[in-house]
Amino acid sequence: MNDIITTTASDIREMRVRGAGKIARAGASALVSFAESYAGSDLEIFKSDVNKMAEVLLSSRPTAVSLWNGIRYTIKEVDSAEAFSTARESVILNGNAFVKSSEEAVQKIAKIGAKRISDGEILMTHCNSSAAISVLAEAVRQGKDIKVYATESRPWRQGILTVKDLHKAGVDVTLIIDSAVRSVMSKVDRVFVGADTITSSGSLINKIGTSQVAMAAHGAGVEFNVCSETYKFSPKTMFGDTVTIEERNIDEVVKPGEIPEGVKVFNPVFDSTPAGYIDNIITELGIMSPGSVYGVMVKQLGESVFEKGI
Ligand code: RI2
Repeated sequence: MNDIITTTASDIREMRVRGAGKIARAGASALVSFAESYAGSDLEIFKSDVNKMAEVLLSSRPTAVSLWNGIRYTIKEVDSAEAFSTARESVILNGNAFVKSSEEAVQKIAKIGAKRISDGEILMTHCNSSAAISVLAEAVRQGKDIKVYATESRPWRQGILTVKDLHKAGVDVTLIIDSAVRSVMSKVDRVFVGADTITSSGSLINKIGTSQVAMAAHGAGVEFNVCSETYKFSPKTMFGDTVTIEERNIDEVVKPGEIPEGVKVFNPVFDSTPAGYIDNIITELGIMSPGSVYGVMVKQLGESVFEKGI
């Protein structure tokens, strides 16, 4: 097994590399390194090896479709290649192109999303999304005076990363525990969260607790914005696939011996927010409603997807 691939898969599985965008870029970059350092020259063996490496990377975390889309984009020309050099070159070119366009997408989302924010507004974010943080940081960069409430996001406490990121960007940020969301929502003007996956019907799969934040926002009449690159749209959901919600080890929630033996712990990592709770999806292509997601997917995939499938 290849070292770069196994190390990347383990980094993603153990959350040393995390965040839907970052894991997609890490997967694509690992395949680029694999192709660059590939010692053989047989086309058929290369095709089989690349597909195996892609499977190893995909098995690392199941929920964020960004990883699947990034890998699929990177290896899209391998199976049809007629020469080894063409196949290898395509992995390097497509993988690097994916990483570049994914980074550019976040910058575009920052510019578009920041326009939604007015001077003096109070905002909320959940977990640690580079796309959502880029929007908040850009608003401050434009000279807007904003305040942000950031949730702790148990059990991994990614909110600690968020408050550090926002503080560094010059944002006036307050950390709150997850159960304070509804109580604080009455002060908030808008919510910005990231995305792990968006389904063809416009539902959002994101960090556990996102749906509670959305319900609290809905109840308080607060705008709920999802910051998502379009490679977080899941084409597989168009054809009936459901999104697997990752469950992680119970020792992320309780210490050994802390609760009586026999008591169960349920530790789902993500939840689903129905489209009806989402006001805007802010993408690199512009702001859209959840109802527009299906059309964007069809446009990006081309009509032939209905004959060939995914
Ligand atoms: P960006 C994270 O998942 C969070 O759910 C976050 O909202 C989402 O990825 C998107 O992050 P995890 O890896 O791509 O912490 O916007 O489980 O950085």
